[in-house]
Amino acid sequence: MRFSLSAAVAALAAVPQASAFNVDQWDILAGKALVNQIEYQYTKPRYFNSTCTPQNAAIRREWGSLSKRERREYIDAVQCLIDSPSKIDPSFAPGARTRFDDFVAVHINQTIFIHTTGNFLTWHRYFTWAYEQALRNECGYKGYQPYWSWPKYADDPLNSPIFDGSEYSMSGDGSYIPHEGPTAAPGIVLEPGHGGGCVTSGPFKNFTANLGPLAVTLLVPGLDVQNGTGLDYNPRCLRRDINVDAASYTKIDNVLDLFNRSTIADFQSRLQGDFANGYLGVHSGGHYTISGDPAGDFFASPGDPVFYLHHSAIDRVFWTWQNLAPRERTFVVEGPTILPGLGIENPANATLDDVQYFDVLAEDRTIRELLDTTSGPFCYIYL
Ligand SMILES: [Cu+2]
Repeated sequence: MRFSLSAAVAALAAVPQASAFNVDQWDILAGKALVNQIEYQYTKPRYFNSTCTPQNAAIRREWGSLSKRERREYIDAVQCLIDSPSKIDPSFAPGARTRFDDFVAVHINQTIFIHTTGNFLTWHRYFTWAYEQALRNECGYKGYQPYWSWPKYADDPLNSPIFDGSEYSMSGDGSYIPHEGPTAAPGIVLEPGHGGGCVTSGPFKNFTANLGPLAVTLLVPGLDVQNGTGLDYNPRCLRRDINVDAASYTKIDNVLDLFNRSTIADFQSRLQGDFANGYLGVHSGGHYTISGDPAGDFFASPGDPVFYLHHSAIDRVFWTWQNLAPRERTFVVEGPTILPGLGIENPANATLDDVQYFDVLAEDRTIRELLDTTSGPFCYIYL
């Protein structure tokens, strides 16, 4: 079947909640991206056997467009991962107690090879997908990974359906402890928020972070960096410091600005910030909207359950950017294989054939296999 506009319109109309919900310019461009992705499937390179098409793919939706019941099903599945035992080798990550911790451990261990690198977007895409698979296959979740569309809440994140502290949210702010603001990136110090203490509301108020921290940015007494690998057992409460200053870097203009960047190098570097010029970018902007511990920790940030809503949104930015010009932007990679600035001379550049390692989370895959959300291991789209 050739591409038909009616099929595309039908796909878009299949999610009435999203179209009725506070539609912004990004949503409109995502709709265009989906139409392009449907068209591109007929001419794209056939690297893999896959029966997936954008028309039969799973649909990832925005948190605020989910019904209360759907939010509760997601929250319950996350709680199930937290209540399930770790599968990781204890000699590798002695502090991992839960299946949720396994994800944190793999991220901590690979941090310097997966940030500001050529694999940043594909690695985190697969990581978020593996988490979604664990929710579905190990915890009976029937839905898909929701995302946090930051621009919809950037003016007042605390009053968003993600952070309002209700039983249908991802829990609210930490209790108030006076403190200085975090250094969110070299040279970028944010205004402090009104939290800093333990989270006291919502489904994750009794959550225990077990791994890290390795790079503390929350400046409150008693929160100390763990020595060594960060993979030892260090149980502590979940702290947040919801930060409006950070959220200002995730407004709609900051997102839209990314879509005109024609090369993957330009796109991914703007998304990850231009610190030398005082620009935090949407990636760090989202992380520091949460702030606290472990959310404000470069290594241990997946230890806050809201990480996966944030990184699904990062993936939606990537997916939108790719599918606005899928012929030119799907099978592309650029950038080093290790975080710059660590004194390693001339690191190798990432290539499409580089293998990505996921230990007990998912099968190892090449970057090429992780670039199209409707082939390789994937079969999902965004609305
Ligand atoms: Cu990361």
